[in-house]
Amino acid sequence: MRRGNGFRPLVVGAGVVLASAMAACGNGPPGGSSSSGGGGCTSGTAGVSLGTGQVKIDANDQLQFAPTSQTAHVGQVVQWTNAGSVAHTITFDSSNASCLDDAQIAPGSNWQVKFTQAGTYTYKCTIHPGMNGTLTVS
Ligand SMILES: [Cu+2]
Repeated sequence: MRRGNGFRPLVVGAGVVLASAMAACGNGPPGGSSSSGGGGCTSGTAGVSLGTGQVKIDANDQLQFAPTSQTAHVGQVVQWTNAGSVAHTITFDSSNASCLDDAQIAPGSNWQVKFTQAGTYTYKCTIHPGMNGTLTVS
């Protein structure tokens, strides 16, 4: 019988988020160091303290990224802010941007990405189907 270990409803995840919201502040960056030499994620760097956000995108309680389409230049700090009250993810569709993902942007928190490669980056929130965004970097 399944007892819930490998089958975790979203509701459980949300509870964990609330419980660990404070600890999660420094928790997001994907460590990176273990993937030196491989990975193929060459499109930028990500974290919570890259600098002043120069291009802003909100994630809101309407389950939208606002603006849905945004533009930035290579080298600018793109900052996502969770302006709402539920957690979101920033999950890039392209594998060469997967290291820039944020698995959990908590309410009130920011996530920053500095792109080193121009391109059109589509991304989504994996928690909320249909919550998509596009960032064009030139
Ligand atoms: Cu979301």
